[in-house]
Amino acid sequence: MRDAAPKTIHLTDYTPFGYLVDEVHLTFDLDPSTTRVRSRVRFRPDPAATDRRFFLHGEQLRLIRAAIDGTEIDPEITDEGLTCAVPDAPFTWEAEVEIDPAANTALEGLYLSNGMFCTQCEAEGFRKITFYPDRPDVMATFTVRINSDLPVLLSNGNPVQSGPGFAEWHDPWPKPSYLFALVAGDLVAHRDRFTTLSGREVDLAVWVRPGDEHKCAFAMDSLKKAMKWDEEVYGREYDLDVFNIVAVDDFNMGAMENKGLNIFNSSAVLASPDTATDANFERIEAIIAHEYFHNWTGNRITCRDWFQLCLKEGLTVFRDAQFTADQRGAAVKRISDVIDLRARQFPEDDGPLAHPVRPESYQEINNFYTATVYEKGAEVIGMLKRLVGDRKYYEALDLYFARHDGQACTIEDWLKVFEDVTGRDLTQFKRWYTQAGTPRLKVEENWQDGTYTLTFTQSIKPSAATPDPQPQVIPIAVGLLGPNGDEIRPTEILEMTEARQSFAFAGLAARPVPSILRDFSAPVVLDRDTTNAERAFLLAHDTDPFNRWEAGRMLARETLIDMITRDAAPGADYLDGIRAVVRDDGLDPAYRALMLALPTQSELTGTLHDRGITPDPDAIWRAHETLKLALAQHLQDLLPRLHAEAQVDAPYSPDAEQAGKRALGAAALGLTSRVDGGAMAAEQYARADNMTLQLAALSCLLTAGKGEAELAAFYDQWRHDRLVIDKWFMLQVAHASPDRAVEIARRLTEHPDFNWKNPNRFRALFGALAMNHAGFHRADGAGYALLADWLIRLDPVNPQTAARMCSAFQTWRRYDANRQALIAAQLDRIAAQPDLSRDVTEMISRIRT
Ligand code: 0A1
Ligand code: ZN
Repeated sequence: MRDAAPKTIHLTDYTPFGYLVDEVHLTFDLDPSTTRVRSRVRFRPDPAATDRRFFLHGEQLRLIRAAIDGTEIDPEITDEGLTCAVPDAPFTWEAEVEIDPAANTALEGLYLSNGMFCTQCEAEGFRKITFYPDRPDVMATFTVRINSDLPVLLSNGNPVQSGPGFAEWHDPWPKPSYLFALVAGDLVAHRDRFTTLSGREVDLAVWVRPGDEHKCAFAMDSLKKAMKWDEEVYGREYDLDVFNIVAVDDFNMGAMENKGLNIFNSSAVLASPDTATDANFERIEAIIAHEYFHNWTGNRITCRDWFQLCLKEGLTVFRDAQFTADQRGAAVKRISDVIDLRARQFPEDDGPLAHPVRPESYQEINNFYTATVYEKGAEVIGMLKRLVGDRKYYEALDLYFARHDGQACTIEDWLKVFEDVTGRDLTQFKRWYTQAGTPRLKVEENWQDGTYTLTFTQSIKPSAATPDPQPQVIPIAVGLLGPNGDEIRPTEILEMTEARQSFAFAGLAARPVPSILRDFSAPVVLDRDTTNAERAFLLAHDTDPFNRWEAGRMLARETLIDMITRDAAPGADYLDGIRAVVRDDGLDPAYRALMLALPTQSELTGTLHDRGITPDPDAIWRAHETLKLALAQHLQDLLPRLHAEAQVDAPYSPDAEQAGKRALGAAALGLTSRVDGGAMAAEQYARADNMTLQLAALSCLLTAGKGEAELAAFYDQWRHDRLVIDKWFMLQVAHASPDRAVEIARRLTEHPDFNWKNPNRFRALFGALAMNHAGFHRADGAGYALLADWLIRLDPVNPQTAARMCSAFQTWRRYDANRQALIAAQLDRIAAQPDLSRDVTEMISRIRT
């Protein structure tokens, strides 16, 4: 329901709760539409707090009874919670409420998915389960009894006892309510064990719906790898006797780190070679690790308030990226992360949704689970590690865990451990947390008397969130190459702190070629006037794998921009340079596959916009198509060999080595389809014995305007598998030509399998539409109107997922006046809906400004 006037919450208004909670006892009598929840909570006044108002959050609850120290009371209840008078001494709060899980389509609090009860409490879902101080700085131990005839009854912590119709769980580690979880259903377990560093035996289980048992082994393997890795790299050991993972089909996000009971979107757990692609396997490995790593960075040490979300998320993303780099190769992981950062975080930081990594205000916290908080938050930690060095980084982390275990912390606490360990003053570094916007780094060069000087100027575009940006500390990793391509200066970190700053390299025999921002050492936009010849030189010689890839990427970008703006022919520097790299069998196939990809169409709109050119989605699409054809022709003699690399002799494994070969094979197939009319793709489709090969082939056929028979066969083959059918929806829209994408999407919304209340299905279709750049931005606005229709429909059912999809409109100011007017009309139409959720109201009003 729309609030009369949406309230804005400010970081500066933080006040501690006036009471400490010692323990929480919960009893659930589960029933689909009338679940009873009884709570017994021990409170005592917090001597350190001054504000003694007793307010318990609570939403959509029917209060049956409340008592303090056994005496029934009649509290004052609003839409947001309750207040009542309480003793100025320790007391016991008791309440009984009734809730309706079956009616909970928002998937927040306790809800039903395919007959299974499950919970999602982050960020503020616990208040839909019972009255409680639902804020992360209130930590308590929980004991939970579940009464239900369902066969599997799970909650946080360790099992205490169970019998027919009930189970009891106790979590000895104090936790905030957002980490509470309960699951009840007809589930089967894939089990294993892990012995921790100090000898604790942990029972592990992945719980799934009957029929999915054969898709759990990879998730279990990933969990054990993550547990071992966290012991070896961070010295972090698991702290309960059991670790449970549950797969659920209806889930708004990827997964949730509830203490001892992680709940996952089934797309982030279930995998078998015939139904999941290599990319799916890699994502599962990373998300399993991410949630597991939260046990220390998030659960044992949590956030004081939701403004500090990056404290747990930035650090945990950084840790899961380190893990993936160790499992699968650092260069490929780094490049993939930067591609993703540029695709999702840079546009956010450059548009109306820009906010600091630690935001200062919000209306709906669910709108701040963003690429900025997560991915830029992780980049900030990467910079800190570069600046202090590896040894000091791990010393600081040891101190963080020792000092703050069991606490709810802030970014100030986090930075202080680094200050204490290194003696550095991190006041200026903190701006990375408090200022929005991607810094631009302009580079000038000077060569004189054997001294080469680099001068950098940094700037951040002022935004509503940061109207007066100040210079940040930027670690710039630089190496120098000599004229013959040898490295004459290895990588060093230049620490930039001023708005404009020079760094000199003396004693050089000849003018060097600089390799700047190696390994993408800071999340900035590098702005350097250079020639394509120099980019080609770096593409051939750079010893830093990231910058070598980046040189190819910049060559591709410049040739595309020339094609778009001057109708130029595809550039020879690019075509020849890429040819030399991809034919080099000494290079990792996965790396070569990345070399064959072009900057995305959406990324190009950012570059054009930065250069004062209004992007034309159709012209960008045409340039993309033309360059892919030119590349295919230029590499035609090599493509069969590159494609053959995908034919692995060994049995299928999702490991990095095989996956890299298949990625190169898929890239080669994509190009081949542009010159052979899809013949090779049809052949691959017919022979494919795993989903990676099958899906790659089908994508190529659809892009070539073929594949109708295969698409129908694919549906028939997989109609029983919801995760594969998500792919079927996604594929058709993603690979449609721009003139057909909206029509195909519209037609698919009428398909009987378009269960739009399921977030995965909704995202498969509309996420693909938003990603089909020229299709979504069709000049008549049909793409905008279709998305708006469905956001309006979804909002009352699932505001969180509707709000996240609104970001498809965030770059609207980049486009021509006609498209801007069409988008504005749709934004206004959404905003005018009666009873619009707080989630969507906030997103639309921020985007519209
Ligand atoms: N903390 C989880 C992500 C998550 C966040 C919010 C959710 O519901 C609003 C659900 C999950 C993570 O980082 O994995
Ligand atoms: Zn997380």
